[in-house]
Parts: sequence; C-alpha cells; structure tokens
Amino acid sequence: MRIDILTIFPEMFRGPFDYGIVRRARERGLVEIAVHDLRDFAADKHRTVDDRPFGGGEGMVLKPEPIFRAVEHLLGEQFDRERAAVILLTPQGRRFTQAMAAYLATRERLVLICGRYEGVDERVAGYLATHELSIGDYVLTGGEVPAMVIVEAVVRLLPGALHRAESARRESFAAGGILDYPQYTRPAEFRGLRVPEVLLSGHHAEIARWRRRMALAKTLRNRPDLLEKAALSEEDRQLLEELRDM
Ligand code: 9WO
Repeated sequence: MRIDILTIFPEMFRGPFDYGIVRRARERGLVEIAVHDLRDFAADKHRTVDDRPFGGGEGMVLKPEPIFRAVEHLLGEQFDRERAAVILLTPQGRRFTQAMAAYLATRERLVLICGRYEGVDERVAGYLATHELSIGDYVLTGGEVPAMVIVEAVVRLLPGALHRAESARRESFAAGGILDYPQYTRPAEFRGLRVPEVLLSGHHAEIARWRRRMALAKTLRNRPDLLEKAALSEEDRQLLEELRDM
C-alpha cells in the first residue's frame, strides 16, 4: 500500500510514523508513506491555498485548485476507484470505524486530505474525494491528527503488520465485539490495591468467566451502544440482566 498525505503543515508528521507497528510495517515494505505540502501545488508565486468564503462569513476556506492538482499529480486524472481511496478529513464526514479501517486496508493507494481553516471548498468533497470522514464528534484545528489516526488504524491491519498473537484480537471490535476485560500485572498488591483474587487462582475456566463478566460490565457502563450489535451468548444475556439490576 502507498499512503499520500496532503497538508499545509507537513512538519506535523515528523515522528508519528516512526514508532511501533507503523515503523515496522514501513521497514518491511508493507506500506510507503509520503507527506506533501499543499502549497507545492499552488499556482501563484505566493503559494496561496486559501481564500475568502463566497456568501461572506468568518475566516478562510481551502481552495479547490491546489487540492485537485495534487491528487491528479499523485493518482492521475481518472484514478481507479477500486484501487484508491481519496479521503477528506472534516467534522462533517461519516464516522470512521474499525469496519472502515478494514475496508481501507484493502486499497492499494490512500490519499488523505487534511482540511484546515474554517473549511474546504465543497467541490473537493463532491467531485474529488471518494470518502469524507470524521474520527469523532469534536472540532479540531485541522485534519492532520485525524489523518495520523487513520494511518495507524489501517496500517496495523495490513497482512504481515502484526505478530500472530496480536492478529487474533484485531477484528473483535468490528465483528460484534464488546470492550476488553480489565488487565493486571505485578505486583499483586500496589499501594493497598489488590489484584482480583480469581486471577491469581490458576482456575482457567473461572478466570475466563470473570473476564467475560467484567468485559460485559464495562461495556454496559461505558458503551451500551455496542451491546446492540454484539454477538452475545445466552449466558452473556443472563449476566447482563444481573449487571443491569446492580
Ligand atoms: C471552523 C469554523 C469556524 C467558524 C464557522 C464555521 C467553522 N467550521 C469550522 C471547521 O469545521 N473547521 C474545520 C477544521 C475545517 C476542516 C479541518 N478542520 C477540522 C477537521 N477540525 N476538525 C476536524 C476533524 C476531522 C476529522 N475528524 C474529526 C475532526
């Protein structure tokens, strides 16, 4: 896979791809990541990328021409929508999910367009981007951090990016998953706080039941929305009834 990022702040991307799984995936040649300065695709000597909004209003809007020129330079004028995804990052986009990450991981090329200022000329969303995505319901100052989030979520799904132990759990969130169970490590007592006794017992069946129960309890408390789509056993449903009554 090749990922191209379009931004007016390319310096923001020094660092985030140099650690952990993303670094390993780059070193293994699973992904190539290139960051481009949108101003390099401006047509005038001042390298202008923004302009005032038609209809009035505050602030500035990213102009369409540099963005269209950049994407056409990277993918050609008639790019293959089966192989490439062109993603605009704005708060107005569809919500980015694990399922979308899995879909994007099947593309050969990704182009991530980082919005800035008060917005992006709507013709980019309408006629150039294949997807307009938001990573969540909050306003940031630009699409740069969301682009980093998407790169990390997608790259770890590329075949060969994860160790075997990591791969087993990777789809759980997308495919009717619930939240993870709580984890503990040594010491067994820290500042008077003891690790749940069952985890020290060596009773594997009991530990598995405790973990499932705690995962359900945490999901019920923090993300009840996930329970609607979750793949639950009859035992899970019974446990949930007990937890709801507590
Ligand atoms: C700012 C603003 C100020 C006055 C009137 C309207 C306004 N709209 C915006 C605005 O939405 N600015 C965005 C800043 C424009 C696109 C880039 N920016 C951005 C992207 N903020 N947050 C994101 C983002 C992207 C993906 N997922 C979550 C947030």
